[in-house]
Amino acid sequence: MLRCPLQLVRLRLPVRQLSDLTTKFTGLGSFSNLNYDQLQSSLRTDSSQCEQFWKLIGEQQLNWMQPFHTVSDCDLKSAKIAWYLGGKLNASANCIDRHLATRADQTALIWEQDEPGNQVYITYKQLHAEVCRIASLLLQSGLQAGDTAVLYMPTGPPVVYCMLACARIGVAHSVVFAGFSAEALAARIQDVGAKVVITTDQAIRGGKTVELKRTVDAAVKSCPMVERVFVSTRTGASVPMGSIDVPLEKNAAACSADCAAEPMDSEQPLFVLYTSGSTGKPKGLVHSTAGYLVYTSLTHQHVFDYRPGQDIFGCVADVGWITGHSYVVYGPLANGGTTLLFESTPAYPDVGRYWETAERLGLTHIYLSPTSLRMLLRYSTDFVTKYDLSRLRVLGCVGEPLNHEAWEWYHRWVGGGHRDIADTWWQTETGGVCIAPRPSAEGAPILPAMPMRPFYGLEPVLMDPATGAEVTESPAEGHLCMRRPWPGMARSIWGDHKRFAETYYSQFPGLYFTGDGASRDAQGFLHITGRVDDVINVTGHRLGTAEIEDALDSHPAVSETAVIGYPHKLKGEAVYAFVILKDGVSIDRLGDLRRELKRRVRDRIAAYAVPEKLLFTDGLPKTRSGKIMRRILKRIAAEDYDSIGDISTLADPSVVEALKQHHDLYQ
Ligand code: 6R9
Repeated sequence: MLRCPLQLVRLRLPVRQLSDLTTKFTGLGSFSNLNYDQLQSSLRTDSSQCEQFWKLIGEQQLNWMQPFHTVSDCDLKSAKIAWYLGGKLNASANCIDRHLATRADQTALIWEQDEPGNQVYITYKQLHAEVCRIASLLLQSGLQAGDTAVLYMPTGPPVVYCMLACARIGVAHSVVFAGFSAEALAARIQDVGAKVVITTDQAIRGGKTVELKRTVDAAVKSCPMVERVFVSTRTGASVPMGSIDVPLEKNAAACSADCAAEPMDSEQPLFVLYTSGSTGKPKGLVHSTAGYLVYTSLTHQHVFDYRPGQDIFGCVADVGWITGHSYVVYGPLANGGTTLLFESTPAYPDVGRYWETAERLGLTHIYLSPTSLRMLLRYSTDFVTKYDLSRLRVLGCVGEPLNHEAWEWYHRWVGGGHRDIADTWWQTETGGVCIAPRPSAEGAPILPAMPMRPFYGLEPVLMDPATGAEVTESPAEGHLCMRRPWPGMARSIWGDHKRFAETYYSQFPGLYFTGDGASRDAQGFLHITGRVDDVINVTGHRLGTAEIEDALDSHPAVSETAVIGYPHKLKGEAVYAFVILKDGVSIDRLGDLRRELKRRVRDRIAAYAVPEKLLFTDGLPKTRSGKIMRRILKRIAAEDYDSIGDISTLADPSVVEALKQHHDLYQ
């Protein structure tokens, strides 16, 4: 396998593209014609410049129904974040209506169905009509501005229609990934207080059908606040319809295709999206209307060098994750782009699916996960080279650290050795990309396997967790924080601002703490080392170890559990559960118990959360005050025994030896 040391890879870009990189801001007052380095240094050194920059960007990126009077009102010490105050706008109008004069017949969405060759093209004009009909239907059903609706749907046009229909009438949507279990769905419906749930009869993915409506039926049994369930048709299978269930398309067809977009305050929540944290309860991150849209559209344009009217953006993420929200839906549509809705998997019907799709649809951009690359690179490169990928210009990646091997494979086989690789670092909380190789100055190098450069106006800092002080030298490592606020950052945790402040703004006062570790090389470029909290990243999906422990602990035979992540060749990280059983549980039942516990995690959370390894043990490494030393469990799981370190402070050091032996046996 081709390996490349950490060296400068100078990319030869076409001359036109190079000049574009430096002239993006023409017409932006004093920022016109500044290159990346000049702009960043002016924004970093001068707060008023920063304010002026985001003012001009805010005015330029969006259509306002009422102009804003204050650019920002933020105080990170008290977790107060507000942008574009006084302004009124509508996100749906910004993603659809404002393009109608010039792009009515341009394709807005390309729905790449599970079976290859069944793509469906939807123009901006059609998108407008569909969104208006559904918005009218939602209004008729009694939803109004300020309400919330949960969407439990597969990636496809209907979920986009419903998101934008909610935005049109000021309802905050909360899309729940359609792989979550009924219990996980119910917890989110209850937390967000949704009166309406929108779902699909069945989903189809990788040739298999998934029962979404039945899962919703099971979930809403424990959600008395739900008054209405709209059911979209994907397969047309007959699914049970109860008294609160309403077929979506049939009823929307009878509604008006003209529905006014409501003027909303800049800070009105556009959506709530749940993600895992280090405690058991998932957090509903709240994103604003104006700041989020300004930031996703700007990053979509500059990080990926996106040109509306010419380019087809192929983000293959599921709409149920933040990547789908920001770079399948809001960023591309706010920019008047053409965006892909990918229903399938990278391996269906074979591992050439992404590249076959890219050729057939003429994608100019592909944006995917390191996990999928690690899976694909195990197969013959013929699956890539037999397709004509000459239209692809920018190759993006997000979700986990992109290792060297995957970077090289992507760059060489998909990128022909010369296309830009955008390894983008960001989070559900950040709204959009924060660190990525582009935008950058003319001829700027892209280094393998690191996101490298902060986006305009962002100021990453590395903090020493031991002293709480900033690490200023380079090269260095530390906890990754952000000093300056930016418009796209999350505003709160739904219903729990205190938890928001504690989670992100208390550890390093005055800074946003990302939960990730990072290193900075001698040139100042950033590399992300992974989570430093109790969050693990399995196939690019975040999981809280406490969430999985809660599910396991709920089993009557279980006394205590400790869950950690360990390095996994394909998944990035996989789940390892250490389980202590209650006294008297028969040893003969271990096989059954293993199955029952895995099932429990699947039922309570989702299939991807199921432990890859599950070790029954008599003891866990604990301090004398009873705190589980996860650091030690991690080393045992990774078989990194040499760096276990001092165990003399443990209440019972012999536990470590026993675990090592069990782990060896287990292999
Ligand atoms: C967009 C998204 C966020 C966590 C984040 C980090 C990891 C994302 C990465 C990356 C290294 C990258 N992560 N991109 N790590 N390099 N380019 O993935 O959001 O699901 O909230 O996950 O993913 O650990 O903290 P989310």
